[in-house]
Amino acid sequence: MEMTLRWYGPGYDSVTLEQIRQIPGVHGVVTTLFGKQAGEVWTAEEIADLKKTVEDAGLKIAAIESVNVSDDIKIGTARRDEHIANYITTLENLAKNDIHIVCYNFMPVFDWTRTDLARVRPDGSTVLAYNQDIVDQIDPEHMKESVEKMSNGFVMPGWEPERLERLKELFEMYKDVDSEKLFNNLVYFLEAIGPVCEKYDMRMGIHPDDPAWPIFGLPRIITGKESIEKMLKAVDKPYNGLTLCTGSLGSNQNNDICGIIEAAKGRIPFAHVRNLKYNNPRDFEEAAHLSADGSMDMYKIMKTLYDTGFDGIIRPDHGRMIWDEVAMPGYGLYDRALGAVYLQGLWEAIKKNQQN
Ligand code: DNO
Repeated sequence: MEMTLRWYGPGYDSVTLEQIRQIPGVHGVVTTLFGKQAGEVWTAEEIADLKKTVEDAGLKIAAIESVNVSDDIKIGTARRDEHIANYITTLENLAKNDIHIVCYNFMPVFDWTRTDLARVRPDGSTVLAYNQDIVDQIDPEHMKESVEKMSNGFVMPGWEPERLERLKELFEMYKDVDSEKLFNNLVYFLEAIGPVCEKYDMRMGIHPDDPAWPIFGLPRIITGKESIEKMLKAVDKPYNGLTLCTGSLGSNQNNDICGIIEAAKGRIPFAHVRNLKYNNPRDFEEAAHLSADGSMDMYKIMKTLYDTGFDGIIRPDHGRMIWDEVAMPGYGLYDRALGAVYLQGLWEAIKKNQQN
């Protein structure tokens, strides 16, 4: 297990590499070329520059989150093969820079979705929250505007303005894409990138849908154990893996996270570990990583990762906004640092307990 922190890159993040380096046990970051559009090639030089920035600060790049998959690939338009060829070149260029773990998602139009980016919790901290009644009442255009308003002036991952300007067009393009077609397009993509992944030992980790059910009439295909098993079996190769995201999968209270970890044993290169609190089946809010602050048993999750031989990288996920920090919602320094240390504490105790 290797603990890391997500970092958005120069100009996009309020948290510095120097700060990350001082979090005990964190030696690597998970980063991206945030300014890149899905479908574009990442050149070896651009990646080398990013790598140098990270290494000059005494850290390393542990994984890329994300190399985004274009909507053309997800929909299967005439431009899909061109975009897949570019994706393959990007993977080659990452491998040349010795980067071997890539996180991506296959969610149509929207990435993760929340209705509130600063809900106040009883302790005065603020967190991201989701309420299905609100989503049922608003149209996607309003969703986009409200996320923009709530994001403290930061560009939120998955809510990049260039893409969302085309919202109407995108919805139109997805008109005939049901979950079966979306799944087949995922398999097509995974098979096409197979040779390059195998040649360079790349491990791809698909990120689950968040929340883990269809929204705004758009299909979602990575929502729980059954769909994850289906995806892993459809392309049954080690390079085709899962980014285990406890918060995304946990948005559906019926998902048994530990059962999913067991089902995906050996195929989890990357884990996002965080807690959330259910208020009712239609409303949840994020919580501190500590088990007692939310609805999940974080010890059990870490223990299942340990028991199944997890050897990938972990990052704490969305943190609360605390101690007057102003940062991208979910991605401040303080609460994620607390999360990183807490998760490492659990891991140390589990490991020592097993060894003695
Ligand atoms: C949200 C993130 C997601 C994730 C992408 C992966 O905070 O977990 O945006 O990075 O879905 O492609």
